Amino acid sequence: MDGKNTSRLVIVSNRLPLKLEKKEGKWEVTPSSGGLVSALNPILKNRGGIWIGWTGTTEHIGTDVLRQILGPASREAGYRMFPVMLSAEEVSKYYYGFSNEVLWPLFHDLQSHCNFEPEYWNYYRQVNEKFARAVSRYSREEDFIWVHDYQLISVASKLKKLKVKRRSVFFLHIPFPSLDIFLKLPWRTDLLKDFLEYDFIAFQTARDRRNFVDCLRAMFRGTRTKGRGPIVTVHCMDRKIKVGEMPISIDYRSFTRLAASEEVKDLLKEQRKRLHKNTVILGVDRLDYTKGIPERLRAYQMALRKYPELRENITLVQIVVPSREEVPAYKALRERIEQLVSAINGEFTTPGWVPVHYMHKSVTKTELVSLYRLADIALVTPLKDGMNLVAKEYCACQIDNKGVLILSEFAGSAAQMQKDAVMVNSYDIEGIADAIYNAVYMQPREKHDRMRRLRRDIRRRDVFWWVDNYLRAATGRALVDFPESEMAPILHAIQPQGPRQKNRGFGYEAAEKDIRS
Ligand code: GDG
Repeated sequence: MDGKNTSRLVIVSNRLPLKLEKKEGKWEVTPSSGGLVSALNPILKNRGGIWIGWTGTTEHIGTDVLRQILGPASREAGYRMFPVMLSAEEVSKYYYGFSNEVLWPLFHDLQSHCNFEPEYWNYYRQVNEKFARAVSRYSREEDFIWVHDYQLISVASKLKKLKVKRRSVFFLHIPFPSLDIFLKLPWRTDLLKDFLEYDFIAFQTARDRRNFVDCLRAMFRGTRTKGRGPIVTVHCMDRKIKVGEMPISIDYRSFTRLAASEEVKDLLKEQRKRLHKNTVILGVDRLDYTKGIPERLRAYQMALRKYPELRENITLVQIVVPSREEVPAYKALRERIEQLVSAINGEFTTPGWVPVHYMHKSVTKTELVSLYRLADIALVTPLKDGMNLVAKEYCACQIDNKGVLILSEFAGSAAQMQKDAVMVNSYDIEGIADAIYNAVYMQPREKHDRMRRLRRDIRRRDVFWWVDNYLRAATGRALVDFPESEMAPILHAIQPQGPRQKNRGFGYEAAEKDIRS
């Protein structure tokens, strides 16, 4: 690094990595869960940088209040956060509408869930332009802009429209569908052109990348690709961009450390006592129809019917984290899940044994890690998933190498984990039931060998590996070439209640102007 390099890492995502909620007239901040946040928090903490995103609320928040909220949150996070404010209508049509009723189901091969409402597309473009304006305001020309996920595909093309020069790259966290499915999108040509405005685009798996390139080839005559391996160069129309395959991962060491902590050990003892000596099967998912929760519950029910010896000996702990409850399909899904849980418990419960322990809430990270350690089997059976971090986190927490991972062929993580996980077709109810039975009776030696190999691979290819590879491919620079956290000295200087806690020099002046305008 030449020492003069001041280009910073600027993350742009739909949400800031926090949740704002008004409780009894006061704003409360909670760090948000979710794949992207879990992946990027450790990176920005170590390297500093900026995160631009929506605050998660449509209520107007005054400048002072916003400063009071984001200042401490930024200090605690170890990097700066700049807000994008959205109106209720924008959220309804850009986020719940185009992002979650069009792109999300279509890209997960579930076209029947799509609502191709024309005005959603206009709102999507408008809001993407709003994000582009925020990028223009809070970043400098030499900064490196890393845009995340399906809600913000059009940001680079909007930057171009606004004549704002930035190096911008994109990562798609969800799958990219095959040509036949993508062609159903009424705005397919414009959306593909928007993708092409980035300098580098990466997908989770080779299959997603291949699907994307197939779509370019089919829709734009003369598209050519050059190169082999995880990164190829695509010539399309007048653009030359790099396209990569980069499976996201987790902060492996932070999970193993927490799994081995005294705190988790105590919790584990407590949980073990309550569940007696049963084999514990764990499911952890956001409430989402792509996660295959009803199919999994039906498979569990079938396992109990088909293999009576499992009764009173196994327990399913299913956590469903509330999500997108405003979208009608998600409300219906919750009802379906709860009916199934109640049917299974009604059919099989005996005094002292409940077959499904169902939680519709999120748990703390410590509780989650303790459940990962507790679980003898993890059931990760999405109908389709970009990657699925739960599969990797579960393995990381199996510090005794005892657990078995049952994994869907349709999770992006299958590409990496299929050799040592027990693979299932998540639509095959009977197949999953048999996999549960086989996992319960798998020999300890086999479990140990499989889990050891899974963990070794995740340790080698953790989230730092992912970011480093991504940045090298996108910019030719490694993670260490980005400036050390500019906030580190400030963080060290902050005294718990001291006068330095007041927000100074974090660039909020710019944020304030934006909110006023
Ligand atoms: C998208 C893509 C891709 C879950 N429950 C709790 C909790 N979590 C955390 C997990 C994990 C994350 O949420 C879920 O990540 P996934 O990868 O499984 O799924 P999505 O949220 O759909 O993420 C996905 C990901 O982006 C990354 O690219 O893998 O395919 O859909 O980290 O630990 N965390 C806490 N309490 C809970 O109750 N604390």
